[in-house]
Amino acid sequence: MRFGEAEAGVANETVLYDYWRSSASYRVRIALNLSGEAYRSVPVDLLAKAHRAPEHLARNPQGLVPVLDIDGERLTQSLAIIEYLAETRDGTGFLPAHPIDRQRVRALSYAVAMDIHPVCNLGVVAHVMAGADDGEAARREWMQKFIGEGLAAFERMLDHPATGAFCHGDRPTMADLCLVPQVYNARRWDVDLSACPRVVAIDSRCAAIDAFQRAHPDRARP
Ligand SMILES: N[C@@H](CCC(=O)N[C@@H](CS)C(=O)NCC(=O)O)C(=O)O
Repeated sequence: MRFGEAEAGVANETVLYDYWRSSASYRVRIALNLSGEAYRSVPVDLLAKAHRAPEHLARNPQGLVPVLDIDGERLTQSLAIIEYLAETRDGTGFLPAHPIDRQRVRALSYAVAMDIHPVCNLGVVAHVMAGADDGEAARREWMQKFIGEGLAAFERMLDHPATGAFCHGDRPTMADLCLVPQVYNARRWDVDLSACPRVVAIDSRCAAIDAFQRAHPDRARP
C-alpha cells in the first residue's frame, strides 16, 4: 500500500478521484467501465478549487484530476492509467498487439490529450479570461479555435486505412477513450463539427455502448 489507509477506505478498493466535467477523468471512467473494473468515485470539485487543497495535492502533486487508487497503488495521468489497465486487465483492447498499430493509437490519443486538451484546461483558460475585457467571449473564442482546429486535424488523421468503425479498427481503443470526451467538450462550446464526419460517426458509435454511457458527465455529476 503506497498511501494512507485512511484515504484508501476499504483495502484494495478501486477509487477514482474525479470531476464530472473533466475530460481526463471521463477517459478513465470509460476505461474502467470497459475493463469491468468496479470503482467508487470521489468528486474533486474543480470549480471550488478542491484540486488545489492540501488533501488533493497529497494525492497528486500536480493538483490535477484524475487520480486512481487501484491494486494498492496510487496512479495519476489518464493515459498512463489507461495503459496500466491495458497491461493488467485481460482483453481490454485499448492498445493493439502490433507495434505499428499501437503507435497509431498512441498518436491519435496524444493528438487529443497532449495537443488539444492542455491548452483548453481550466487553469490555462482562466488565465486567458483574466487578461480579456470580455472573459466569457474570450473563453468561447479560445475553445472554438483550439478544439475546432484540433479536431479538424484529428479528422484528417482518421483518413487512414486502419480506421474502422472506431478510430483504429472495429473496437474501441485508447484513441476513442480520448476522442469522446473531447467531442463532449466541443459540443459544450458549440464547436462546428460539420467538417468532421468521421469524428461524429465514431462518437455516435461509442455513445451506443453501455460503458461509454455510464461514464458520461451527466451520469457522473454528483
Ligand atoms: N495530463 C493529465 C491532465 C489532467 C488534467 O489536466 N486534468 C484537468 C481536468 S480535465 C484538471 O485537473 N484541471 C485543473 C486545472 O487546470 O487547474 C491527465 O491526462 O491526467
